[in-house]
Amino acid sequence: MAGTSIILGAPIQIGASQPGCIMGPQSLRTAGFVQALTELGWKVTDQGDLSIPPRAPIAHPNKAIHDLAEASAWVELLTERAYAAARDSDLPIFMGGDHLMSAGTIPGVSRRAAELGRPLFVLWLDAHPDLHTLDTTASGNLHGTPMAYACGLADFAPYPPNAHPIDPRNVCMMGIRSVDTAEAARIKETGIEVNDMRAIDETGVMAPLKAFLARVRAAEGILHVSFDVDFLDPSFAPAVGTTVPGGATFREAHLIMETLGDSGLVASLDLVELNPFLDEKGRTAKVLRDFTASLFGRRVLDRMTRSF
Ligand code: HAR
Ligand code: MN
Ligand code: MN
Ligand code: MN
Repeated sequence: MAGTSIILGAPIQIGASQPGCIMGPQSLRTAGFVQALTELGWKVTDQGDLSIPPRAPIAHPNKAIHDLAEASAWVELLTERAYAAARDSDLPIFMGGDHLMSAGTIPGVSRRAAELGRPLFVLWLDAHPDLHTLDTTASGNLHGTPMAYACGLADFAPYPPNAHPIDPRNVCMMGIRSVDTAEAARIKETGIEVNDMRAIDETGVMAPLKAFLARVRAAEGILHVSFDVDFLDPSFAPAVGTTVPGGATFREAHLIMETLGDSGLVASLDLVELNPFLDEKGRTAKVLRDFTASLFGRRVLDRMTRSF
């Protein structure tokens, strides 16, 4: 399955409540991220880390919001660069940085999907749905908003208008276990498929995953995977500022990543919310490296590839 992959670092931490995610891309590189994929036969081009120039502050009626001008600049830059990375490689990886990053990467890859005349699907692996708008976020932490922007659910000015909003019916969320009231209402309105941890406890990860991949395949869709570290149980992935107990186990996440790799449907990947300041001897960075390698084809044993 090997092909080409552009790696783009987005050291964003202004969307989160505490600093540290700025070191995310460097921690992944230190863990041997590029080598792990190269060993699998992939041609990897690490384009390094993006940066934005300093900006004058922008005020918003919601006084809780902070760093809005920087957030807007990141969204604009990432939309363009994610589009180009999807155009120029088979499976680009966007290394965060907090989850605000996806407010740029999803519209960027969505633009590429539109160019190819194919629908974009998003698998969202996260403890949180990140469905706040600028008006409903109580924390003011903009990493809680990217999915609402990606789906075009509200006016996000001063962000650039989202020219390629995704259809919420093409989103599948897994691992959800922390939902605010406004987000719950939005899940109801939009019909976004949410597999919370209770659903996963009841059915396992394979039933909803297989059903979703079958839908992507039937629609000849392009699949983007957005992987938030807090999807995982904090017992083995502690390096995240918003730990929520009761997350995906190592085995559940590993099975998801191998199945995604077998499917051949994934066209882009976000790795977000890694906060190396909170890590234990690089443990979480190594977990992300290995899960990514599983998605990129690393297998314990050769076996017949199954298509889902
Ligand atoms: N919903 C909460 C808020 O808006 C927590 C959001 C936390 N988001 C992330 N990414 N860590 O999923 O403040
Ligand atoms: Mn592509
Ligand atoms: Mn998130
Ligand atoms: Mn989260």
